[in-house]
Amino acid sequence: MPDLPADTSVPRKRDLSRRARRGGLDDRLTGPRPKHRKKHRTLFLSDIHLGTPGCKADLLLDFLRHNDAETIYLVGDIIDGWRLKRSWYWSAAHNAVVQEILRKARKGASVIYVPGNHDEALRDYTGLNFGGIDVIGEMIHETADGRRFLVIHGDQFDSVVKYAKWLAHLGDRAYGVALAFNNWLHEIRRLFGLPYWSLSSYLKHRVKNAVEYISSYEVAVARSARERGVDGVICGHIHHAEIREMDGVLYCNDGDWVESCTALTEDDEGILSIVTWHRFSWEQDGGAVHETEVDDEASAVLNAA
Ligand SMILES: [Mn+2]
Repeated sequence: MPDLPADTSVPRKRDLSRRARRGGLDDRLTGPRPKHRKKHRTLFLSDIHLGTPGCKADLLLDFLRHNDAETIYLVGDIIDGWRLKRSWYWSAAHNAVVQEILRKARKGASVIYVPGNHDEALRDYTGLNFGGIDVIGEMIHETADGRRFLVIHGDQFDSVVKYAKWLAHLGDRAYGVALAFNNWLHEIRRLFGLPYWSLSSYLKHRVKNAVEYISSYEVAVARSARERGVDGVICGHIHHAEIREMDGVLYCNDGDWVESCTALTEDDEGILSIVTWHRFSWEQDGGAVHETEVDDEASAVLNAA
């Protein structure tokens, strides 16, 4: 008589369909938000690259659910229009990130979108407001302690992007392949219990004199800030978070959500810092606070998505 494991397959199927309804999102990212969220004066995010498989949308969603700000700057390359033109990649997590940002705008945060080179189509819409989000070409942000910072994506200083767009597109494609390989490598390493290691990050620091490129980029940005007479500059673009004093100008780069998963924050005293979110809140040291508030708006949106 054949041995049929009839019963075991039923609950598994049910689990799968439940997960499918959430679009593969973890339960802990769809429920009510944590009650104790960190409140910043300002939050700077860039290079999220929504619409690409490399985007760490679920980590960003976890970060956004734990962090609030009076003002949020989206410093370019938020939605990757270059990639969307070639192939469509959009998951429930990507949707949830957009909903979470729109929600923050609805709840009173001032959200300013400074377009980058991957979302340059938005540059035609500067001065307009979409769902509570202002699209602005560049901004001067004044910190709590009165310093003035130029907020700009930063591709304006990238001679490759400026003078040979096709070359930049080619680089973008190779970068995409490296990131895909990176995700695969991460899975293999995990099987062997090895920690996260970014191949693309490794390559970027070794290939094509990238280190030299990064520093000359930083010099160009800082020089331009000095010429504009501001105290500093806040940008993204090169996926390399940093705060560095350069000849009397403070160069700040908020990093990205493809490799480094970083944001730049400003507190009530005007102090700027880089926050990294490499692990989900429930994996972080000390354990995340999971006190919750009654707010099912986002999970309703997710279920409808
Ligand atoms: Mn860019």
